[in-house]
Amino acid sequence: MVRRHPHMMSDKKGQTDDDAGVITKTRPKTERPPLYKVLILNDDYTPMEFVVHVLERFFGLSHTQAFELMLTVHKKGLAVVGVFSFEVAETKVAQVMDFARRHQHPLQCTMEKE
Ligand code: TYC
Repeated sequence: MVRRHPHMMSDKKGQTDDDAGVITKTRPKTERPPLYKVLILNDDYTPMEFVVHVLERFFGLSHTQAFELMLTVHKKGLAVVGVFSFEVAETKVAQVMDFARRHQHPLQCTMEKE
């Protein structure tokens, strides 16, 4: 606190008696990166066992989990098979699409922002 004459509101350097140099509270806003859902779509031609294999191989599911999720896709038309960062989701989609293409199955895999 600088004491000055009541009518002299600033000193000879033009400084006022304000909060200069005082660290005020900030709220460091750490935004989480967006997440992306990876989805598998049903079709009439891809063999059930191929989809089960895809879910085991690229999404780390057990055979039982993979079989159950495959059946969900078969019955409902689609299902979320995982939630990842943009880069990881993009890689999974590319891996599944490439694997399906190489085996000549029409299996579709897509991603969408959560
Ligand atoms: N509907 C396919 C069949 O009856 C099986 C299937 C399941 C295909 C899931 C795609 O994402 C899929 N052979």
